[in-house]
Amino acid sequence: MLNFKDYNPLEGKQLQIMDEKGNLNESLRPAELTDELLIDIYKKMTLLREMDKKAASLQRQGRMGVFASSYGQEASVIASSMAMGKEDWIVPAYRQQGAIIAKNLPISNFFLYYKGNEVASRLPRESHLFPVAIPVGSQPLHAAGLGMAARLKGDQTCAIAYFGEGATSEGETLEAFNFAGVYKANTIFFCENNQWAISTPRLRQTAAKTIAQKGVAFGFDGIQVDGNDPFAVFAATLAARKRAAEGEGPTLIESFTYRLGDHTSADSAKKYRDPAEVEPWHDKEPLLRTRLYLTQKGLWDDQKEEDLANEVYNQVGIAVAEAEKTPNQTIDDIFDYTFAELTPTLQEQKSYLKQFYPET
Ligand SMILES: Cc1ncc(C[n+]2csc(CCOP(=O)(O)OP(=O)(O)O)c2C)c(N)n1
Repeated sequence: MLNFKDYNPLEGKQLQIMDEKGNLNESLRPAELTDELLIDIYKKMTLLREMDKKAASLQRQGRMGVFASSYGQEASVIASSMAMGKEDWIVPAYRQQGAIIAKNLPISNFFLYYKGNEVASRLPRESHLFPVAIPVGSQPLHAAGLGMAARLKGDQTCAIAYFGEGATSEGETLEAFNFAGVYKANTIFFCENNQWAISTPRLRQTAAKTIAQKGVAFGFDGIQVDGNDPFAVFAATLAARKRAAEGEGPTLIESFTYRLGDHTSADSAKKYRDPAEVEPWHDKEPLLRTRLYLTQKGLWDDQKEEDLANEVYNQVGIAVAEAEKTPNQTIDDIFDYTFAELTPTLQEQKSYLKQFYPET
């Protein structure tokens, strides 16, 4: 099992198990990540990329709203959430549609949500997946609370929060780190450091040398991993999960990756980001290197790739059709789930809206 002490973020150490060419350091490979599981992770990452591709096209056609793509960051969300147990809680931000795949929930939820249909936020309770949360910095608090509850109950389950490096400049994130550290919460803080918070580059985000070292400041381990290496992401998450479940407290994982696309479909990164900076990251992206590894091992070939491409294309097509035929939420749905009793202002707003949509 991975020893976090070997990767002190203050010394700028980073965990990498598979390099850009698909070469593996077998001595660091977690036994749990078999080739079979890696193929599953590869398939899920490919599905995620197809979902993002389709969503971009739907948004341009006016069939979906603004959304955030995971392009280039697929290993971060898929390999980490696949290292979590079935009962564990996942608290995604707005870029982690991959968690829906990892939790085996209908991917139509992703399209539904960004079509503006709140029905997509009503996930099955037993899935232990939180709905999308757009407020930057809110996810770590939820996962700290869930992890503290698990610890108090003596549960072996834990919670993982996803957020970007920009979110680590929010007070809420640091408050979550503090509580989780003091109460030894069963929590994993998973930061997808994709180098940009909209137009704010990493160097302007914090003077800290690494994001991972922020864990050290709060009294728990932080580790920086190559976020485009599914082996490293999986190994760190698995080790952090084991520690949390054994009552040893939280871990901060900094998944060092790169946002290959725009911040969202409403953004144009070309306005603030030099394309020359982006270019080399295309050679480091996670699908490419996983395919190289699998091909070198004789586990993958062009035919399998073509079959997979057809499979995910069809799967996404079916999910979009499903989302487009799902009835919209009612006016009641918009108001009824936050307060036990509506406040007078909200009551007034609800009645006002109902005049225009009496049938809902
Ligand atoms: C509290 C809050 N402030 C501002 C925003 C607007 N906003 C949306 S995403 C974003 C940048 C977040 O960057 P980062 O945390 O690095 O995550 P990334 O989007 O790169 O995954 C901002 C400022 C928001 N959603 N919530």
